[in-house]
Amino acid sequence: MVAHASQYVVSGEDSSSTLNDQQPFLSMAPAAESSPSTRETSPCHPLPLSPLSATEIREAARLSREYLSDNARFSVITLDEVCQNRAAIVIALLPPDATAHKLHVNLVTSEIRQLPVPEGAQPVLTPDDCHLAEKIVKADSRVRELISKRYGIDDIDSLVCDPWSVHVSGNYAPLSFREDNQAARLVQTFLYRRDHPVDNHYAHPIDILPVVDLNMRTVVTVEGIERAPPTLSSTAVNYHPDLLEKNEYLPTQTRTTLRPIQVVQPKGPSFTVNGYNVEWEKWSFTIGFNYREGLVLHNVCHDSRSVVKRASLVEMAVPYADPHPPFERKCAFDVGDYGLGYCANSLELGCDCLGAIHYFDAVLPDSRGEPYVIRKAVCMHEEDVGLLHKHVEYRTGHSESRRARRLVVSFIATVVNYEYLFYWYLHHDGSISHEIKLSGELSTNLLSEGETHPTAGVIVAPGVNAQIHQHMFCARLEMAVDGAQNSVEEVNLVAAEEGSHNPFGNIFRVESTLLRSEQDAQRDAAAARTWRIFNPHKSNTISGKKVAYKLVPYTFGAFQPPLLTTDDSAVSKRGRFAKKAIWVTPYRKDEQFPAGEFPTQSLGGDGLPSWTSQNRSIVDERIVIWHSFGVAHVPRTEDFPIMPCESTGFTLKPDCFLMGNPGVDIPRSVEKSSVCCS
Ligand SMILES: [Cu+2]
Repeated sequence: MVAHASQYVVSGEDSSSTLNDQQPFLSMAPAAESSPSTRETSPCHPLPLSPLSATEIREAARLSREYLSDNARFSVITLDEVCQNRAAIVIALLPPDATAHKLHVNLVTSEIRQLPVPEGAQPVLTPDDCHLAEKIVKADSRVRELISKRYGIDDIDSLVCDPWSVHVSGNYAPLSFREDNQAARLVQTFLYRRDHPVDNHYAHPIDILPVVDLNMRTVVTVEGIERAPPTLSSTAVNYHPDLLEKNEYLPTQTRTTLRPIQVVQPKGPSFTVNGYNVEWEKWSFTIGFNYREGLVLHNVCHDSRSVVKRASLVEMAVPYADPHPPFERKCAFDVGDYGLGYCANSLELGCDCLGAIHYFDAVLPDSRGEPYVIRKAVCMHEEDVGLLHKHVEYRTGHSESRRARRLVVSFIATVVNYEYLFYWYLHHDGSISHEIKLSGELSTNLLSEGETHPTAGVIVAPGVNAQIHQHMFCARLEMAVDGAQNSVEEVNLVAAEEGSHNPFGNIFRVESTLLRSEQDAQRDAAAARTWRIFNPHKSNTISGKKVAYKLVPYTFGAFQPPLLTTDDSAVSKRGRFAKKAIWVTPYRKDEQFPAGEFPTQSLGGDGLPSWTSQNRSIVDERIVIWHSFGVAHVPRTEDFPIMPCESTGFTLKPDCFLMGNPGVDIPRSVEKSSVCCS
């Protein structure tokens, strides 16, 4: 019998700090369905973190309505992961009143606790809110009159209104729109003309901008009406197969040169699924899903040793670089503003995902508190990713090569115009990667008054401007490398200077710096710089180094700058997290969102800037890594009428966590259906 890997890979130096003794760590999971003894036997034991069921959502809504009002408009009904019982966090509005209410609803005891909410807080814009904003604009007589008079658009169905959050600046203080001095719940809607039900309306932007108050259900202002109406583009630029024939300069029919590629797994996939618990090769983990982060990975373990306690994508900052009004406030915090889970797609077998697929459905609440199901929201499958390793003994010609496979767990969010494709990969080499692919539609506009050529964008189709922007992401990684207590060191590769200590000029070395406190740990990315998250109590018996996973930024896509807006800009005030590539904090259960729980219309400063001002110790603690990364997007004509995927992302690589290449036990295989076609 092969010894369990963890029995011989590491030496525990301080058994008192092993995971089993870390009650706060284990208390992350509700205990209702798990006895203390089973919960404490292994950090990799599946814990009951299942998302709320339809029944639980309905019950949470019923109890909340009883407590608040029958008119409650729900923004959030989600699992409270840290409660010992099954419980929901509920956030609701009672329009036209502007105050948000946050409740803790214990689903076992039916007890309700009111939780504090910052004054003026605006909860996430739900799918129902987005549809409502469009409905309000289309029903508004002033908007109808304006688009008829200015552009001759009389068919309201040909008007498309993209709902964008408003991040307060200048005279857009939400208090200025209501006579009773309550805050307006603002949505600004970028307008387009659609010439056919499946027309690419981003080829036909309209310049006026209605702004809606969702609570009062009114259009509070329409901007841009003082400008003489510009000519709207009428060029058809389509990607929908039904409308290719209308294209004026792009292909008018589908190509016929592609022959099929099939992904066949005759014996089925190599993973096993038990509820939300997954095992694949040496990995085990639990899948979670919520309205805001979408997919969450819990308790990610390799060979029964913990690596990450919880991993998810927790915020985005998307600034647009155009100073012409009203675009100076064009930006979005897509996670906090819209909720990636709310934006999740229902995926299509054989199209979005190839091979032997296991899908997980997502259950979310609508604004009435009624549950609905997004079928096939999370896709899980294996992919061949080329060679894991290869060597030829050149003296004999003997070759050993192994195919690498990865387990892909993914979901796709459509946030108004954009698609974000989120992929977590577990690899045969012990790595965990997160790749984000960006696709969908550029948010286009007309040139501003006085512009004869784009000063902050690129013309991507006749008369269609696409502004330069950034997509800055933040991943939250509750690390648990071989136990709960971890530390972080920054690792740089440094060339030695010339001199007597470097007589041959060939010295370059690794420099490691322990990050001791939250202020120490706000670091930029740099060439060859990594961050090593290590367990200070466990050493690799081969190398003598502390067992670790290192965070390697930009293993997908090109190296990118941090958030480029100035510190006092509307985006930076809320999106400070994106100014640094990493932040490290000691774990606190209520520190979840780096731009705060309510970024929409906030004043900024919440989240990471506020927490880290305490400058707490992060040495030998249960820690959270906040990794910011992204894409600076200078649009190209090739990004239109639909963007080919652009990638960004990072990798957590084992660094002396294992005794050697974990793939040496992968058997040789020859894939028999491959053919020579030469
Ligand atoms: Cu972009």
